[in-house]
Amino acid sequence: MSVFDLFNLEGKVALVTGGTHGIGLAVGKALGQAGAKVCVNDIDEAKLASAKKEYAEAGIDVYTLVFNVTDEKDVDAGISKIEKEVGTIDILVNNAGIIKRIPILDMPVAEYKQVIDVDLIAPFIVGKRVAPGMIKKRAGKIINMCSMMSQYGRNSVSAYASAKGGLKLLTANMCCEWAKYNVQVNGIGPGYIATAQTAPIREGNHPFNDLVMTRTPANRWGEPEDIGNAALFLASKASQFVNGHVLYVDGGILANFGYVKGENQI
Ligand code: NAP
Ligand code: GCO
Repeated sequence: MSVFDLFNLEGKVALVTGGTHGIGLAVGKALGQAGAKVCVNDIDEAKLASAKKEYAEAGIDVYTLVFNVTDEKDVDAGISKIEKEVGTIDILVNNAGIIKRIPILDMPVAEYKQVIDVDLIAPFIVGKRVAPGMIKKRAGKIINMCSMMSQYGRNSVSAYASAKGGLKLLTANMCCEWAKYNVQVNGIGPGYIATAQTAPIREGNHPFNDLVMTRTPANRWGEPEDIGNAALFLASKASQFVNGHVLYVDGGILANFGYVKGENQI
């Protein structure tokens, strides 16, 4: 098989949740440009309509569908519609996610639960609904969008880190239960990526920007396309023996304890 065939997704149906902008949009474009029929989900109809045009400008005709990934009935109806109108899902990217930056002592339990619902329970709901089709086909790829917060905590992101830490091990458990059916389940752990989600801690000379720039050996914020490229690898035949793994795409931040300011690092 040629290297081009390894990354050729023609004939595959891919679902990207939260695929209308940011990382999800970059993932959808990467999979679409490799030939997959991309189904884009979001919770907002208007964002889906706008995203459809953006995908079309990239030469990708996407199938769009509104459903709330936290609502089991909504997910079942959405996946059933895709299976009927497009086909069995071969590639699932559980990308939809939210973050709430609130210190534990100030965080209402309801808000903690909301983050857990979207970032951890929703990948369980969607994965559980999509997997039977992959198991029947004896082939499938599931990519759960984890985070470097699957490994680290930091002030104010307890709910998010709890969810993303759990998602790392949900990924491992999906692997353990479904690998025998030739379903590969992996995570991607982005570092700090320039999207709407990080805009509040990146723009307007926010001090967190300095932290990211000094903690990241690549000395830059990641771009959504950096994650799209990693997703293409995990969605392709090139990763058939990669399973239960979280691929960190973080510019080296997890490898780095940190730098002192200035040139002298010894
Ligand atoms: P984003 O710009 O906030 O996009 C998140 C997407 O998820 C949006 O399209 C959003 O739709 C959708 N979504 C939220 N709740 C949903 C629901 N209940 N049902 C369906 N869709 C829902 O975030 P991003 O930066 O692109 O991040 C995408 C994923 O990567 C997230 O899981 C995030 O945790 C993860 N991640 C991001 C970074 C980073 O630095 N940016 C780093 C590590 C991991 P609406 O906009 O319509 O609400
Ligand atoms: C934050 C950021 C991070 C990133 C990402 C890092 O407030 O620390 O939003 O959580 O989104 O998850 O991998």
